[in-house]
Amino acid sequence: MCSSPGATATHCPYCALQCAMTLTVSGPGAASSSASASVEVSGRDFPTNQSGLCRKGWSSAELLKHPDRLREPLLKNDDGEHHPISWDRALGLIRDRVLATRARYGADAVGVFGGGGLTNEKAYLLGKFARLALGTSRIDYNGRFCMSSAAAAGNRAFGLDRGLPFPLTDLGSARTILMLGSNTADTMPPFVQHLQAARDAGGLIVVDPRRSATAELTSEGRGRHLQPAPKTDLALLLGITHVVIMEGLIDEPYVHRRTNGYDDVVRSVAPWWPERVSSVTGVPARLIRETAHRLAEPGGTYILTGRGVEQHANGTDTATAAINLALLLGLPGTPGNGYGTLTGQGNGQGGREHGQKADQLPGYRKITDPAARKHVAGVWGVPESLIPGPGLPAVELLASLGQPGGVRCLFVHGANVAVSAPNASSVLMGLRSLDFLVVCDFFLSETAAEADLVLPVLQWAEEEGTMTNLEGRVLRRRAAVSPPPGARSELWIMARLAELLEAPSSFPDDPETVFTELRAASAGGLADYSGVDYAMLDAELHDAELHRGELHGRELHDGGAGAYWPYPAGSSGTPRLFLDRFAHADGRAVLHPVAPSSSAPFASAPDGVLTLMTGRLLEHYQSGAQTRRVSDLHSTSSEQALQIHPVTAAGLGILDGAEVEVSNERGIVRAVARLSPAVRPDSVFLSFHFPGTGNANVLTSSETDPVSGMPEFKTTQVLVRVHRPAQSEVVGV
Ligand SMILES: Nc1nc2c(c(=O)[nH]1)N[C@H]1C(S)=C(S)[C@@H](COP(=O)(O)OP(=O)(O)OC[C@H]3O[C@@H](n4cnc5c(=O)[nH]c(N)nc54)[C@H](O)[C@@H]3O)O[C@H]1N2
Ligand SMILES: Nc1nc2c(c(=O)[nH]1)N[C@H]1C(S)=C(S)[C@@H](COP(=O)(O)OP(=O)(O)OC[C@H]3O[C@@H](n4cnc5c(=O)[nH]c(N)nc54)[C@H](O)[C@@H]3O)O[C@H]1N2
Ligand code: SF4
Ligand SMILES: [Mo]
Repeated sequence: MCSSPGATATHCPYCALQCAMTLTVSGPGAASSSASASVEVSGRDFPTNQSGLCRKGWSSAELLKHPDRLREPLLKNDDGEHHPISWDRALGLIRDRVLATRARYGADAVGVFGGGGLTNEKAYLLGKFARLALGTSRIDYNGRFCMSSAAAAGNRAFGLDRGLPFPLTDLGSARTILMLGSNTADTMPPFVQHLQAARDAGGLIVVDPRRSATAELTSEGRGRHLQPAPKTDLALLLGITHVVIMEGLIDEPYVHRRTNGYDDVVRSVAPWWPERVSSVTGVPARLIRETAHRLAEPGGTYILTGRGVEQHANGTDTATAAINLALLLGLPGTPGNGYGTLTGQGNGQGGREHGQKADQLPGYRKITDPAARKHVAGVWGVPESLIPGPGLPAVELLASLGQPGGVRCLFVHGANVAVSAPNASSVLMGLRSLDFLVVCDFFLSETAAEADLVLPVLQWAEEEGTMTNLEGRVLRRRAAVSPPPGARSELWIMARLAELLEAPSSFPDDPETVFTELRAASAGGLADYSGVDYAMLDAELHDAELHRGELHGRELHDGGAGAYWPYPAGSSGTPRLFLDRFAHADGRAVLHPVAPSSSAPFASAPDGVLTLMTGRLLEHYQSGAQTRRVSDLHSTSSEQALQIHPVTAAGLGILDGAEVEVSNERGIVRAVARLSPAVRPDSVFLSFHFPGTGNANVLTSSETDPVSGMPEFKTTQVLVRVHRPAQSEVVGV
């Protein structure tokens, strides 16, 4: 499989780009991949990353040998400290607590919170474990915080949700790319090479209230940066769509042949003429018109969205407006053009397909659909009545912790909600009010620190499995090193617990066997994996390694190879979706009219109140549980920093480097002020990579999108004041 002994072809542990890498084990103990061996990371040629990796990928192996690594189950005693216990005791204790909770409060008092970083096998088995071994409907996952608005919009419009419905390399032929609320230059650096053709054609258009690293890519005639007020993207999109309709730029034959709902959308955008949109968003009317015309030019146009437009209480509608625009221009399913959303977590795509969502069964099936329930019950060998109904979406699930009628015993797999969930102080209170909290992790994350019982699990390079990247392409994750003796795979943990709880179905702990079952469970569903198997995925890796020269510019490089779902048995997968039909019964896409709830100019906030936007930095990943432990990344960015415009800062008496307090009715965050003209004077920016007093989510609210359950992560209103002046200021006084 690998080009040299001790080298393993696999993919990065972090984001959904899933860059291909080779792990080379050397030094003493290399033969047995033991703890004394050292692991080197190198970029591997693959269509998505073309050998490139970002800083996080390059430094990822440091975590394998990290001194903080959990090596045995830890039980919290009455003294509040964690103490090591045996696996037998840990599993026995869980069994007792689950049975006691179920007996006293009913099965729905046991809850599960999963993650979009879990392999397909773990995500699938976790859904089955919750429904059959625990008997609960209360399962959801952190993908609700990530992809739910884009997914809801995609399902509504296309009848199917696959982040990119085309291979990423297709972007290489684009003349125009509109990127809304996505900062890939920081969040997926190797992705930027796919923007080059559009940049060369002067057609990269980035919509972001900040001059992000991605917005910078538009400078020197490479495109345009539109800098609307935060959370006004919906109005902006309606304005662009208005011009497209009124100035005859739509693709009429396409709209006629491939969509429903045109008249309603025409009516809904009529009141959004460019000058009015300009007063709401701050984007000049001229640029709105110019953007509409550029998008309609021939030569290849793509529209892409990211969390900046999706993580709002109106995120589904904003993503829908972007899709409406794309449909009117005839982009989705037209070769050389397209619409897509950039999935975030490593397995953010596969993790949302196989059953860890509250409302879903494997294969992207609806848990309320009788035919879906019958199929999955058949694969699981249980009566349909044993599969519970829909549970609660993540924010509601977390709000129910410790409440009457809520969850009292919670399992967490692959999420650090104490840092990453909105309204984090109330989540922390919820975690603390549980009767029993079990957290599976390989580090003592802030959530694990709250747990009654922590179970040490395997890291990416220690386990086999599959991940589905942002293109819907199934990839092999492969083990390169042995895990520490005390850690266990999550499949093993679920299988042993299922046995102890006398679950009414089998729970294999071998990844390939689990995948075989997943294939059967997904067969016939929207996300059908039945034709994909390990041998095929391994052979592809093998071919890519052996015949790199031959493959160059052909299969792998045109993005055509690889297991893109839907991949029914006997087919060869689906790199490009929607070429002939959309997934609704009549084969047409739905144009769904949407409108902002307010048309007030955004800048009309009360005096002194600023809009806090949150997002990511290049160096850190998510809650930071992993990357804050990597020395190089931590030394570059070791504390929470507030990006604030120099004019705003001057008005508040804040100098660069001062310690500031950012506050609202939910709490206070401490940060170091970093003066930057990249943010608008009406807004400030924090990352959510830091815990404790630097945790931005202390300020975010539990308000959610009514369709998707996505929290309003991207904006909240805050006040900013100096806590401690900058060093130079103190000296100067
Ligand atoms: N370095 C790094 N990379 C990552 C991750 C990470 O944590 N760190 N996480 C991965 C995951 S899970 C995800 S989901 C992706 C996310 O990837 P992105 O979506 O690229 O990341 P964000 O930083 O959350 O948001 C993108 C941009 O949205 C802008 N924004 C904020 N509010 C608004 C608004 O109202 N309108 C518009 N138009 N823009 C707005 C922000 O200024 C920001 O530049 O990244 C993945 N890659
Ligand atoms: N304010 C604000 N908040 C946000 C966002 C934002 O933009 N702004 N973005 C949201 C988004 S898009 C996302 S995706 C979430 C992500 O937020 P989190 O759910 O906190 O994501 P991570 O930090 O990746 O947490 C994963 C945890 O699981 C562990 N882990 C990793 N792999 C595995 C595994 O295979 N098994 C187990 N058991 N553990 C594992 C890691 O060590 C870590 O502790 O945050 C959301 N929160
Ligand atoms: S871009 Fe994402 S997948 Fe690629 S190396 Fe960086 S974190 Fe890993
Ligand atoms: Mo995400």
